[in-house]
Amino acid sequence: MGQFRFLTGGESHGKGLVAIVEGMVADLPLEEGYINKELKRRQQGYGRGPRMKIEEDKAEIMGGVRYGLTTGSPIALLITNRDWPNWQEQLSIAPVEKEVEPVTCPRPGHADLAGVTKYGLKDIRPIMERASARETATRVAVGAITRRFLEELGIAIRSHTVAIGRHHWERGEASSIDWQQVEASPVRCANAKLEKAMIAAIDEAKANGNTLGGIFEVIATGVPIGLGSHVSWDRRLDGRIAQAIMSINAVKGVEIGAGFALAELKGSQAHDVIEPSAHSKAKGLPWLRATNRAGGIEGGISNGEDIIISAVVKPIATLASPLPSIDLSSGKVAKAHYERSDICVVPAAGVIAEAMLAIVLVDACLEKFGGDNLKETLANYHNYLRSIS
Ligand code: EPS
Repeated sequence: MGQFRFLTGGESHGKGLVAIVEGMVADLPLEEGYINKELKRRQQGYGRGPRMKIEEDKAEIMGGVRYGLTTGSPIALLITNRDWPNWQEQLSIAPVEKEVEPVTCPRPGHADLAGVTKYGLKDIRPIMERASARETATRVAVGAITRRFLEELGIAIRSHTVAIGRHHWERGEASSIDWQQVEASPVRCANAKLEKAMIAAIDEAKANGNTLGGIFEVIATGVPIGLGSHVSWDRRLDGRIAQAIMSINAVKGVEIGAGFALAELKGSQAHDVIEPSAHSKAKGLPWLRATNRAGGIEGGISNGEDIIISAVVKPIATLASPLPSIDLSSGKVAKAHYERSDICVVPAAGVIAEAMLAIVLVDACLEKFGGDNLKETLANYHNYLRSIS
C-alpha cells in the first residue's frame, strides 16, 4: 500500500469491529448513511445464515470527519456486534475463574488447524473468531469511503454473481448486465432462469447440511489510463488487485479479463487491437479497443478500459454435516466443530470485492494524482486528463 492504508481489528462475536483509515484527502463529503448503505448490501444474499438476522451493521464514525467532510486525519470507524451479549462468557476480555469448554475439533478448509498450531493455542476459538468473514464488514465500510472518493473522479464499481455451484453464465453471455436487476436479485444474478436454479441449489445444499461456492465478477468503469506501473513487481496494478481480492475469505482464484481462458487462444486472438477513434469511451483517449480481454490492465498499468476481475469462492468450510477431523485434545478421530453458519456467501463476496477493488484504486489514484485536499487532487487529475488527450 502507498499513501492510503487501513487496519481492522475485532472478533466475529466480540464487542465490535473497528477500522482506522489513513491517507484519505480532506474535504471529501462523507456521512454514516452512505457507509451503512454499503454495509446493508453486504449483509444480503440468499444463503446467509441466521446471524444476519441478528446483526444490522452500522458504522459509527469516531473521528476524522467534521461537519460532513473528511478532515485529512485518520478516519476511525466502529461497527458494534449485536450478538455480543450472547458471547460475553466465551470472549471475556478480563481473566475468568472458569474458562468455557474449548473448541478442539478443527474444520477442514478453515484457518483452525494451522492457526491454533502456529499460535500455540489449546482453544481454536480465537482463531475462528478472527478468521471469520465477519471481518469483511469493516472492509466494506472502508471500501465505502474509497467508493465515495472514486465517485468524485467518475469511477464506479459494480459486481454480480457469475456462478453458484454448477449454475453459471456462459462466458461472454453476461456482457451487458442490468445492474438494477442485479441489486434486486437475492443472489445478485441478472438472469432470472439462472437465479432460480441458483436458489434451488442453495436450498438443496442446506437440506443436505452442505455449502456451495461460486464465481463473482467485479467491474470498474471510468478508470483513467496510467494507474499502477510496469517498473517494479509491487507497483503493478494487476498484482495489487489480485492480492486484495485473494485476501477475501474463501476466495481461491482470481482472474483479470479473459484470465484462464487466454490459455486456449493464440497471440493473434488474445489481445485487444488498437484503433484510432474520436469517440473512445476511455477518458481523453483518441483511440479505442475492439475488445477488452486484458480486463483493463496491460503491463501492470490501467489502460483506460473497464477493469474486469472475477474470482472463485470455495464452498465455505463450516458444514452442518461436518467432515471428519481429529480432536486435538485427545488425538482421536472426531467430527469437525459446527456452529450455525452460512450456506452460500458468493453474493456477499462480490460486494466485499467491490470494496477491495475500490481501496486498491484509491491507493493507486492518490499515488498518481497526489493531493491532501479533494480540490487539489481533482485539479491534478483533470490536468493529467488534459495533458494526455
Ligand atoms: C462465519 C460464520 C457465521 C457467518 C459469519 C462468518 O457467523 P456465526 O458463526 O455468528 O453464525 O454469519 O459472517 C458474519 C457474521 C458476517 O457478518 O459476514 C464464519 O465462520 O466465517
